[in-house]
Amino acid sequence: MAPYTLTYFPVKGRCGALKMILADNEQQFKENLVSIDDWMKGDKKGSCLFGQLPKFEDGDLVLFQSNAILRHVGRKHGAYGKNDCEASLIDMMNDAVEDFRLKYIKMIYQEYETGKEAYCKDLPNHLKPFESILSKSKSGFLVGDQISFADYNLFDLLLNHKVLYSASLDSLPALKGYVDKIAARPKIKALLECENFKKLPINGNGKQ
Ligand code: 6SG
Repeated sequence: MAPYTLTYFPVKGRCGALKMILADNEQQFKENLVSIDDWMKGDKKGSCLFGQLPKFEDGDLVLFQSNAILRHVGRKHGAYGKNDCEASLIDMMNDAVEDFRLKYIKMIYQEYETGKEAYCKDLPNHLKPFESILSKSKSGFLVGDQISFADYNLFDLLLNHKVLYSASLDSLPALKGYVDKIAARPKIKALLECENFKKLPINGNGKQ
């Protein structure tokens, strides 16, 4: 029996990175897809701690909040650094990825038509700190010498940006190399090529 259960909408959304870290660690999970119609009925929302999905179950442990879920899986599968200092740096990186994700989500859900062009133009400024960190990284990862949950999170968001604007990484060689390197990890490559994953829209409103 799969140890984990993930309940979410049929989109990549806030679960792309989670699916990547699970795949890379060969972890099976049961997936409960909740359609928008079903969600709109309201009773599922009422059963969620903060009224939102994703929900992740690991045995009796029930977690909400996508970043808490990523941390839990990272902690269990060796993707949370090798000591407390690395873990704190990984937390810092993931918080920066979350800030970036919130900007992306705001543009996608609230100002796609009016704000996409300015957003794409400003993208190198958003991405500059990550480019600088990665250009100095010996391992090619955000922190330390191994991949962490923050890397899967940033990678997932950068893939979304390549769809948004194909030239988004053209002026950022370290980030471009980073994306290519993570995409070439065999289990990540297999996930990205898997029909079930590919067919999921990135966002819930059909914009990408
Ligand atoms: C949406 O925002 O798809 N969860 C979403 N929306 C439904 O009633 N901080 C936490 C976390 O990191 C944020 C959770 C996140 O886990 S994900 C949620 O539960 C709600 O609030 C992105 C996504 N959005 C679009 C969408 C289509 C169907 C359900 C969600 C639009 C919103 C509600 C119905 C139609 Fe919808």
